Amino acid sequence: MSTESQIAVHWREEEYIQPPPGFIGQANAADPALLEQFREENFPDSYRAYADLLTWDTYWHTILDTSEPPFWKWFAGGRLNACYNCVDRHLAANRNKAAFLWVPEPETELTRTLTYQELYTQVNEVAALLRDLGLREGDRVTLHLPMVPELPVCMLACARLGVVHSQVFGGFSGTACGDRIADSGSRILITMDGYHRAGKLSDHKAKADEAVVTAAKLGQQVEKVLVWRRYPDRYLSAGDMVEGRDVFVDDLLPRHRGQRVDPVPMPAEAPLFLMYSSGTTGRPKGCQHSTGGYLAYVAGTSKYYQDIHPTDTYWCAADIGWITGHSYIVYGPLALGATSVLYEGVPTHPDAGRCWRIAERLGVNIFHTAPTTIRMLRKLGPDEPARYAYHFKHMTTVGEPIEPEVWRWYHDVVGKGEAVVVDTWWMTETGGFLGATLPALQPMKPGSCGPGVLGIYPVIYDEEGNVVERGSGRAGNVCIRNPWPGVLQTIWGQPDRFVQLYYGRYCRDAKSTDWHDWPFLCGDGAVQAADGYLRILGRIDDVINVAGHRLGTKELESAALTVPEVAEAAAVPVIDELRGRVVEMYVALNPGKEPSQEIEDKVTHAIDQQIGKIARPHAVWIVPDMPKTRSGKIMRRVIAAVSNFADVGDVTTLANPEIVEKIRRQVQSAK
Ligand code: 6R9
Repeated sequence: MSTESQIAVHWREEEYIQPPPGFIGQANAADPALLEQFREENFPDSYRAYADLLTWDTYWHTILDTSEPPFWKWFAGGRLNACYNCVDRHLAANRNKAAFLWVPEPETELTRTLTYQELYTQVNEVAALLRDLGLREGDRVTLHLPMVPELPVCMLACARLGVVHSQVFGGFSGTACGDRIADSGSRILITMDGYHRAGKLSDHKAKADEAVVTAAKLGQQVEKVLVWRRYPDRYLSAGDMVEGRDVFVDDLLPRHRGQRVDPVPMPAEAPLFLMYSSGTTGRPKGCQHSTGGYLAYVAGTSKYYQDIHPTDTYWCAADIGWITGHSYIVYGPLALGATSVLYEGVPTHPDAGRCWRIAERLGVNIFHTAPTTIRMLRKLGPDEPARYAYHFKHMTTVGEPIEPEVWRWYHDVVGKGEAVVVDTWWMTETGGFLGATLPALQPMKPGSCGPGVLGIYPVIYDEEGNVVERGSGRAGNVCIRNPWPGVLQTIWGQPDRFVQLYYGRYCRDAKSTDWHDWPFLCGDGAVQAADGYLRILGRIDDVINVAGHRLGTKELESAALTVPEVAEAAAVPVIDELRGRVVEMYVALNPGKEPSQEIEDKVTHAIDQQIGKIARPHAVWIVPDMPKTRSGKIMRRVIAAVSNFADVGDVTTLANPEIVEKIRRQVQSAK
């Protein structure tokens, strides 16, 4: 087991909690026949129900093509356009309905409504602009945008043209953005001059300049930087526009006023977007998601698991820069023609009432957030929700395990006992939910996400590939036995790594075209109860989950190693009451270098620069040496145990066991 799952908090199985009767009556999934329809013997035909939520230009002929394992092709032969499905097809009946309600920061700014008609107009104009820049089907475009309506507008404009978008989380540094531009081979970057977060105006365009330099070093020329201008009257570094390269979108758009671009009917298996995620090695993985399978999967799971009806006001308080935002702010809700709330800022600024004020004002009735936010709001304003007159029917959590006592506050205080809570477990690679409860049909169990969702058949294997029986109480590696429409198609440009990472471990026969031989490795440790409910323990790879964000230990360590004094670095997870985990960096210095505050600061700065402030370590420890195996591998597990005041286990087989005690004295006395 990895350090993450080893230090996972363990709690006992909880009692079931039933949904409120008022919820059951109105639920999209209220008929148990749905569970029957998705029984394993009906797989893969059961997924026809999800495909039929979409409008196809050419209907597919083969539901699942397994001829080139594990590069599964869903809805083969079908053609569709994702933008058409999310925008155009809603115009006839719902032209004037809000597609997005945008709540900017500061709070004094008015909420902006973007109707389906307005969204249609804007998406077409931006698509016309991108087309005139020469972008065609299959080209990649990197977006580095904050939480503004321009972000989904750009995504949908790309989708309209069959262009693959790659949105890099706005909080990532210019360097991190540049790495992803180079990896995806984007020649166009779309960014914004600046944005507000927690009361501070950030000069975002400056990051684009760094990104272009980084990409060029890696061999990728960025030809155009398109800059959305939000603060035309303020001097940000957007003032330093590079002649011939940088253009303000608002200077170009007037040429495209009123233009329309036909949505390009794309093959179901054409890539829709890339979403970069952290993995075991330093190089980020561009998870490639398909057009037909992905869109069908997020539409289906949004309908049945988030219970989105056309009349709901739905708010997923994640950032579109992560997979949660792609699937459950943009594509899922829009495919269903819902109203989706976008908000800018953080939930705790200016105070712990921000979310509840937004919910009250906009009439939000479905709310989706992460345990780290719930923990923070519980600490800062435990009685705050009661002061606001909002009513949720449904609440979701995502991103990390939620402790039962935090779950209860969410259910009782935030949900006021009126809402169901759906704990959704999944990852960037899986496109949509893997484990969760169908809210009207399956009871909740705090701390467990639930069984596999419709059409997902999980299994837990031990290291040798034996099945760990349900109810045995033993943990193992959770896998999905079958393909599903939302699963990533490949890692962009690294097909071998894709096969090896997700299927290499438990594939029974590399020549087999029978999907039964290809279990998908999710990357988490888990325990499965007798009722099939999964309790997720954490990552089994070298990934640290900080406040729901995946940070690769290798990326953190590579950044620390750019500091000239640093010889070795280890990033370890440390349990944190609010954020679940935080990162502590351990570094050993080159011979002749003395520990100093300056070196610690340099390490922090290097991580800020190369990844972004979200990855900033909680502490930097300069230690005399790293505990190592005899073959020279740094034992992160041992360091993590020391940092967490946990049992380090047997260290006598290490090459340098005495260092463990030294580190313990240094670190534990300072904490
Ligand atoms: C969607 C998303 C994936 C990792 C995943 C797991 C953790 C996500 C969870 C959860 C327990 C949940 N995770 N949801 N753990 N309960 N409901 O978060 O994607 O950023 O790729 O992270 O997050 O460890 O492997 P991503």
